[in-house]
Amino acid sequence: MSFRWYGANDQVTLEKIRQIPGMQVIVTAIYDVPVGQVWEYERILALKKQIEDAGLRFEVVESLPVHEDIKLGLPTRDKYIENYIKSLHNLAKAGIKVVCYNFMPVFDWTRTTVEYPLKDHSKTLAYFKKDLENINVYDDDVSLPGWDTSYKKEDLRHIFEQYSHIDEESLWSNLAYFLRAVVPEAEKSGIKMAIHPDDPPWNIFGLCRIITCEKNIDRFLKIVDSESNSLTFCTGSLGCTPDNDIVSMVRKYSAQKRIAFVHLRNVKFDNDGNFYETSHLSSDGSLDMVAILKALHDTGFDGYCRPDHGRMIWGETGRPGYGLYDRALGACYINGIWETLEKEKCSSH
Ligand code: CS2
Ligand code: MN
Repeated sequence: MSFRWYGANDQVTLEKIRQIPGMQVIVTAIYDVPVGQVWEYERILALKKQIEDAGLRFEVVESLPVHEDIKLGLPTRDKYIENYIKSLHNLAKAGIKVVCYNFMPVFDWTRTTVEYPLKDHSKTLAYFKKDLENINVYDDDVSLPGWDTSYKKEDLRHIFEQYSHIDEESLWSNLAYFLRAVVPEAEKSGIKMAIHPDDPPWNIFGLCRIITCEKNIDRFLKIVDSESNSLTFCTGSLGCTPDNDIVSMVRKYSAQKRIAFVHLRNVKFDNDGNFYETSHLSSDGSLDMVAILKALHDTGFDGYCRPDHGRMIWGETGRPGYGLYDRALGACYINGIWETLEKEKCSSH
């Protein structure tokens, strides 16, 4: 069981995280190194020491971001890939086992509001198709906590111009180029690369997204057939549409040993491309958490998992999706289900 921590500036401190029952591992990143630069060994070691001093372990990185030039397939990509590999080796040397990343053009997870009020007056992240259609990405001041906020309006215009030449097939081929260079190095150093699915799993603002569904994930896994080319299976990202059968996907990829990291989150979707995030409880959302965990358990999953986003509850304020309370409740709920599955298995033998 792991928990995402945003570093020394995170109001959710390591001391608090440690008090969540069953918490073992911290998931974090070096946030002040610009995308594309090497993560130096000493920096990684210092972070590891800070985490270990708090009684936790540092074994999962989220994210080691992929430079846009790699996604765009520009000639400069080789330099950035070289840097990426250097970072991977440094991380491996420091004992990191899993590196989460994504291949979404420009934007990470996208929502139309981060303060959608639920009936119980908690606040959550939500996506309403109509609202997204009304956003003009250039002119409206759009930004989200999950995004690289360093884009100024002019930069955004430029990068959209660059992406206007990138269709799905070119994005696939740029991803393949990256994987063929990076995965063998990850494999050598004992790291599992774990791609995070696109969130939401469809094109936004005319930018292609490809890690979206079973067919595409099958294709992804075949590009380099290695356990070092694995998934961060994010139930909330893939599961925000009825098109993906989350339980059967989890069962399949876990049986294939291609899930290195699981993000557990529940969402409530409708059939028109809208959704909001709920508590982890199965009855609050569209996903069956027991069935998901049972699929992992049945297939001998022994990787990392973390509660993904939580709602804002009990008056907490802070980074949307990443407060303490609701994520801690999620961790306890997940641990409760897992303990039940373990004990059931023992008693049936
Ligand atoms: C995370 C993603 O907050 C989230 O939903 O799961 O932002 C994730 O960290 C990145 O996509 C991984 O690169
Ligand atoms: Mn996720």
